[in-house]
Amino acid sequence: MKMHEKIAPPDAVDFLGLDALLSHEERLVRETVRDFVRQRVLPHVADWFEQGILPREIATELGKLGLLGMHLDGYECPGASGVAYGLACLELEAGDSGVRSFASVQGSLAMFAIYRWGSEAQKHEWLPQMARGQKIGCFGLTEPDFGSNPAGMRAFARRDGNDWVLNGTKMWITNGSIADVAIVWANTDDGIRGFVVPAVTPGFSATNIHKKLSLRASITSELVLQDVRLPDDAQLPLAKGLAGPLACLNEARFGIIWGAIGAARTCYETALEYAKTRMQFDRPIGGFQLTQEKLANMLIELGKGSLLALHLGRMKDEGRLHPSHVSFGKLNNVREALKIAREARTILGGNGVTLEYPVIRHMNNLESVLTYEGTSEVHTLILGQQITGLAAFT
Ligand code: TGC
Ligand code: FAD
Repeated sequence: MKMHEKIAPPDAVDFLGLDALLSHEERLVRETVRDFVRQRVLPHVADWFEQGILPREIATELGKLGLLGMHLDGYECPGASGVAYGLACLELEAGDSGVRSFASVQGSLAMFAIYRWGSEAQKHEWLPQMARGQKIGCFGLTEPDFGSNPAGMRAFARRDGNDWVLNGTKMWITNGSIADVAIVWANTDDGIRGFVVPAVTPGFSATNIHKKLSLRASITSELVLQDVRLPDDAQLPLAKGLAGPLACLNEARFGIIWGAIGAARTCYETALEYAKTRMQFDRPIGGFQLTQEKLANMLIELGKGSLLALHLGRMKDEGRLHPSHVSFGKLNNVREALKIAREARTILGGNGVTLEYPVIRHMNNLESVLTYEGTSEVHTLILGQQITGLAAFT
């Protein structure tokens, strides 16, 4: 570049010009999902949040776009790259964390469990229908008394002849009451195993958890399994021990690294726009130094988090992503997204506490995202263990 040539000023949102690091196909995925969110989610999501619902049709609509199990290969799944899957999560969560959650649980937890640990018969039976969104899945790991420490789970599957008989309670299960199939993790005489449980099986029931103030555009349920009798082939044959469910969590946590950036981007964009137009003391509030400091800090964390997501995405596609890298990304990006959301809310003043603007909805949602898929404390301890070699969980 010659000295006299003018460098284009950076964009106020994609300040670091990260778009240039994406391939044509990746940008196409991003634009497709962004359009879907603009047309199908944004006009309604405040009402869904207020009513505590997520319309069932969203499942088939996401399926038509190839967003359910999108980074899985075969069985009608598109086999997209990790970066493309991440970009889709980012755009879905720019709409609402509940919509991204739906896709995460369906594709990265329920479908991935079958894809990674299931038999060919289980894959053929469930994956194509789930990819189309015609069948909905949920993932039951957490119990009322075992959240961060799933190793202690009490759900138990005992042998009875060739059958399994499953008893236990699972708590906080996304999609629970709308699921056609639940992936349930339970102890056995041989350690923790996974089971594919059709929701119509006698003894299986799901009750919704009400009065949530976060992730309201998402169904969260308690599952009760009372003498649920399953055939021998309901077990996921390849999953042995806690590594079974934890491998699925890596996939969903990876999506959250990106999704959190989507929620943060919406909050930043909303606050920036508001700051440029809201007048106080006869000038836009964006002209005050204190507001500019908030916006500049938001911009910096948004850029750093986006770079991190992309870097980890490329590492995933090169097969170099370790689970502790995922913890690094989930911990940082959700924590910073939540700070951005809280800061954005202050810029909106009184308007910041209503559903007329998306900020407090994202802020409240991110409280759940900070907790599920491993709390911020759990990810801190995973990083601590990785760098010191010393486990500090107990
Ligand atoms: P630990 O002894 O460390 O490990 C047991 C076995 O698992 C292996 N392992 C992993 N494998 C794959 N990926 C990982 N990330 C793994 N981490 C560990 C490990 O190598 C070992 O294998 P093996 O073959 O030797 O048996 O297990 P621990 O009991 O000490 O637990 C470690 C800890 C605390 C990190 C783990 O329990 C944990 O991550 N706890 C957090 C629980 C959690 O994240 N729950 C999420 C529930 S699902 C959810 O929240 C969905 S939200 C849905 C939405 O998006 O809407
Ligand atoms: P606890 O484990 O009781 O933790 C409480 C506090 O103690 C946290 O701050 C935690 O970090 C801290 N703590 C715990 N252990 C330690 C330690 N060793 N050192 C320091 N601090 C510690 N689960 C599923 O299986 N499937 C789902 O689909 C699902 N969806 C969810 C949807 C929503 C909206 C929510 C809120 C949760 C969902 N979960 C799901 C459950 C989620 O994974 C758990 O809530 C999470 O793992 C934390 O468990 P807990 O709530 O029991 O908290």
